[in-house]
Amino acid sequence: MDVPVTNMLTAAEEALNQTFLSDGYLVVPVENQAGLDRIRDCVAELAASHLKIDLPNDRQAFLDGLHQHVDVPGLNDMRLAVINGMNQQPWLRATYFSLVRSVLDQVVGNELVMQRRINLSIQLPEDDSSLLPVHADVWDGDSAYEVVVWVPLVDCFKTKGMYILPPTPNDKHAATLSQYADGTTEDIYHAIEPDLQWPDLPYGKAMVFSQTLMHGNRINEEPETRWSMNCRFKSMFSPYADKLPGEFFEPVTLRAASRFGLDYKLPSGFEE
Ligand SMILES: O=C(O)CCC(=O)C(=O)O
Ligand SMILES: [Fe+2]
Repeated sequence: MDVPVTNMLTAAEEALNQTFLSDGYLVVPVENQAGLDRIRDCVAELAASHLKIDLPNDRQAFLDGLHQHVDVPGLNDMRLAVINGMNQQPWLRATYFSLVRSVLDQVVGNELVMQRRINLSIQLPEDDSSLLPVHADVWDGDSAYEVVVWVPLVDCFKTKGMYILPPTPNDKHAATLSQYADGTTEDIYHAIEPDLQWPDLPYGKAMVFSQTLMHGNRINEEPETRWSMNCRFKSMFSPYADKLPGEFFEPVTLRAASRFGLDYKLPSGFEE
């Protein structure tokens, strides 16, 4: 970053921020394991109820083995039913935030807006129907100041997870993107492939990443189904792009001084 700053972060905060700046992502243990278990169990119950099957006691094994119960044509209906069901739970967004609250406080800010809807991604083994080709969300109307909080509901690793291009190679490849104007995203993927990272995300960890960096996923070549959630956060008073508070985002940690400021109107007829 070129902006000179007087840095009054603590040593621990500075270390976390430096890791985020150099890798482009942070993998952290969730701060509320019981909350994550509650979300996972809720998702498993919604899926089992949509599929009209009895939910086994081992929720994680059930989610890992989902491809034994649903095929590609049935997957989208199930995904929509589960996303709608989970987003109707009044406790779920606050619980999601509690998974990473102190990390976001340190690397994003303490007055945050949170995406209103939590997304769910399900990738059956060998399924090529719901892939996200290489992209950066900022190319498509997201603010460069926004981070994604990505939370697996099963152990995610290799192609069962996602890939991201760290900042240094991202800058290098971004400078050559114009040469792909007539090509495909697959051409871009092959160019960046040697520099990609595939973060290991066992259940119980969460990833915070900058969606300004190129990222995406590939066909899941593991013999288990991938389940992950994602939700965007940004500082309330950092610049917005197309996605605005009220429609896409909701303030979740607004402080008193900002409430005074937002409500304040200069008295009229009072000029000297
Ligand atoms: O879950 C993935 O594989 C990709 C997620 C993604 O692109 C995002 O959350 O912005
Ligand atoms: Fe993305």
